[in-house]
Amino acid sequence: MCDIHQGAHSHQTIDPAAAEMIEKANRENIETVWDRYEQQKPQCGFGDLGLCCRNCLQGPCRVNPFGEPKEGICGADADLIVARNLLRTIVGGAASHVDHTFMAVQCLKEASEGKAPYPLKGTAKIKSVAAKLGIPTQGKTDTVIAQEIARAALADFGSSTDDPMNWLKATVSPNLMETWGKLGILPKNPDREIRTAMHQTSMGVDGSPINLLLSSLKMGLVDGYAGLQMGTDVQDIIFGIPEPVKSEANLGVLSHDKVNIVVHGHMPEVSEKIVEWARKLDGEAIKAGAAGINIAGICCSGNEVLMRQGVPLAGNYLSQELAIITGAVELMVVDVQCFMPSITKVAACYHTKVVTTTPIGQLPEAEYIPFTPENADIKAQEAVRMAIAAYAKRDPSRVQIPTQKSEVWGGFSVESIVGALAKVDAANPLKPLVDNIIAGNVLGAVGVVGCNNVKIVQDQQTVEMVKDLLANNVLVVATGCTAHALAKYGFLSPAGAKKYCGEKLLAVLTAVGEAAGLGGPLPGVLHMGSCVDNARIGDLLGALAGYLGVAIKDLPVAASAPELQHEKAVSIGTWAVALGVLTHVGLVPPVLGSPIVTKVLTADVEGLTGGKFLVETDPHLAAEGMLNHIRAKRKALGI
Ligand code: NFS
Ligand code: SF4
Repeated sequence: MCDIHQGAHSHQTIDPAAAEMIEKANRENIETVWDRYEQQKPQCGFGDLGLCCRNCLQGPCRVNPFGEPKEGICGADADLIVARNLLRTIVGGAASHVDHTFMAVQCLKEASEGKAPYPLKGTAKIKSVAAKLGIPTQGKTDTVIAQEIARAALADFGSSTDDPMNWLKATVSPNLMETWGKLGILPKNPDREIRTAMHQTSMGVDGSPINLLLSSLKMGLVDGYAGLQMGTDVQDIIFGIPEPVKSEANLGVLSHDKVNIVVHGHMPEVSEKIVEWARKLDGEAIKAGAAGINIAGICCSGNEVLMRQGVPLAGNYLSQELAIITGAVELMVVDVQCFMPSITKVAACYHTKVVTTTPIGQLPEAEYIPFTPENADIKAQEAVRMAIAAYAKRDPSRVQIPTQKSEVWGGFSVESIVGALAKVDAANPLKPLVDNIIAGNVLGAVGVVGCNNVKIVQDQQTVEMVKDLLANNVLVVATGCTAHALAKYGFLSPAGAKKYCGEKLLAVLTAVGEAAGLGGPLPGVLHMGSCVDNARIGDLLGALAGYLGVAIKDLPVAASAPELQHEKAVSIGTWAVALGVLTHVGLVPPVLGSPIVTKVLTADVEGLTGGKFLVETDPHLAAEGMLNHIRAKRKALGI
């Protein structure tokens, strides 16, 4: 592996730290994601259009958009094949989030029963979640209420009725229940919906592209409420509701003289424990000759521990190999999702240890330390001690840590945003924000979310698009790897607000920031967390719509995944469209092979939910499209 090398390629990233590490990889003959992308070219045109089917063993079948054959062996045409493939993609995304959430719920159950070493830190969230679920709290301890919340969550997974999921019913407004009810897309037991969708898309079942698209919307809701919402609620109960916290972002956060541990993946049950024990075992690292232990995060694990622990961000999805290529990482701990199978191969070129922690997330060359909620303390110590032992094997002659790092503020939960606004108007916290939206000082808001994708110059679309939005006084909230991207260029800091925001938006951010005691503006881009935390954006939209007495689809807002990569980004985007939000994607998803699917997703669905997809690969045109949408929504509201 260390000697396969395809040479340097330009146009990979706008991040100088990443570029420096790509150069180092080339010098050291280490293959990266960009090299493997080159080897895959040209990628299959049928697949790109969504026109290949492997759903039965008579295939693979491919249909030709420009001629023959027009059907697969069973008679499935382009529209059907594309619609089936899309639903399976969304099932993949929803299943990832729902499984993540299920593990968090198990952790809550065991923690609340005193069987797992996680003190429940989100006491306010226990109250608010119990209230929305209708769980009586009077005379009960937090622990008892938390047990009941865990049972309520598990009841959604155990339900065998045709009633919609309780967690969804407890979260959304009556108008959404009505819209989704009429469309017949209210999800029942999420596991059952996932099973049914796999069945529906198998050979010889559903032949209706429209019916499959409705199931896609339903699967978006499965993700939205059994993945994102339940996950965020439960994680806040266990680990605490995030509060604004200052840290740093980019590869420059790695340390020359400390043991570097990188947490990567998604599950705070794992990353929080690694952080806790890294802090507790700092003395052992010092005894081993290091200056202590430094923790940094990649992908959504990074977002989770930034928000609650102030741990710095090392980099987003495309930077995961590059962190190891610094030669300074002793240990990378992964759990589930978004870690490339290549990381153990890159690690083998250095002294870096990779630890896997879950039964479903194994890498053959890694050390497997099976984490469970009960044994988390013991396993976290084992992993941290492995990092300390590896420090002695670091080869200083191969260490090169880029100097780049930027100030970042994380932890803008809805609760903390409302808390900051309450400093302006304690009785009516949403009023200052809404008044400024009505006055046009805040033109609207856009949630910029999602991944990096090797097909797109790393961070470029995100940064260019967000510059245009902020300059036009649009408030931006960010999650996932997009939040990392924006963090690296200073967008998530007060200085970034001054640099990038239009005058009117800056004035609002300054007023709120100063009232909240930050001594300056809030960042122009508010970091709302990991991808599961997109539920926070849904909560904020719900609160704003409720305050104004309108539906979410009427708000001057949009969503964007400029550099989407994972199936999860597609399922989150579908949830946003179901909510009634215009949702931009910066890369053409594999649906163009079907005229029907393309038209429904980018036009007709608006008549059903109020939302639709906007496909635009140019960041400036994407910003313009969202700005036009925001202006039209303002006009319709008469503001
Ligand atoms: Ni979201 Fe998080 Fe990143 Fe994309 Fe992957 S880490 S769940 S999927 S790549 S943003
Ligand atoms: Fe071909 Fe139909 Fe089988 Fe798909 S389900 S592989 S189109 S025969």
